[in-house]
Amino acid sequence: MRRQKQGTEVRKIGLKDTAGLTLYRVSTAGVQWYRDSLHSPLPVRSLLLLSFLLLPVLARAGDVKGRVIIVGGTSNANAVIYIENVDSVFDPPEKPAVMDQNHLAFKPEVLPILAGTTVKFLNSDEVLHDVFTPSPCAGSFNLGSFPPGESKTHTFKEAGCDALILCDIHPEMQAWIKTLQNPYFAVSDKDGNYFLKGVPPGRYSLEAWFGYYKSQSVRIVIPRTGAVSVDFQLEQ
Ligand SMILES: [Cu+2]
Repeated sequence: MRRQKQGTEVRKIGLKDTAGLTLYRVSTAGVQWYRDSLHSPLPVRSLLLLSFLLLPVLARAGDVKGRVIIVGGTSNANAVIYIENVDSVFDPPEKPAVMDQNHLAFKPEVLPILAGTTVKFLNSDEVLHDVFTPSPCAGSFNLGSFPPGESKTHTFKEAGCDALILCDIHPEMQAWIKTLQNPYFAVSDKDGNYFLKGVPPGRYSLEAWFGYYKSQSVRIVIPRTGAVSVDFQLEQ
């Protein structure tokens, strides 16, 4: 028995843990725990070993990729592809998402966000802009007009909301903010390509959405590794 604090009992219990190290029982003031030596607490070593063994299993996730064709569209950009529901709770990011107003247009035109995310609306033009939505699921807010260089924010609390974003001053300006239950979403590029990275293994509904077009839904199984490929053709 080496250095011991007063009131501490150390007893070799003759067992060996998975690393082949001899276990000791240490009790102090009624609290008991085990050590594999008198220097390294067993829980720490064993948890490290367990984490190391489980890491390849826990870290596994699959990707989803594919292409979206927007029938009759000028490009295949701005479709949102997302997992409808993942059985978990996701905290929104602390950093706000950004929607700019530049050259009399909202940028991006389509912004998917995790529900609870705050969006910062910028004005990078030389004129006044206003931001409002008639969508009740987003609170039908109107942030009022604001001059170049200023910004306003709004937090989108409810999931499953397709908020149409408009400017009261420029009727031609239009964008969408789509609130989602989980962070597994992507926006298609101009060629229609999309990529969802690191989705937990499981069975899900994969949705494809583009504004007023008819949405599509397919059932998918995400494997522990590798990618699932799904293409969509969206029509009005
Ligand atoms: Cu405007």
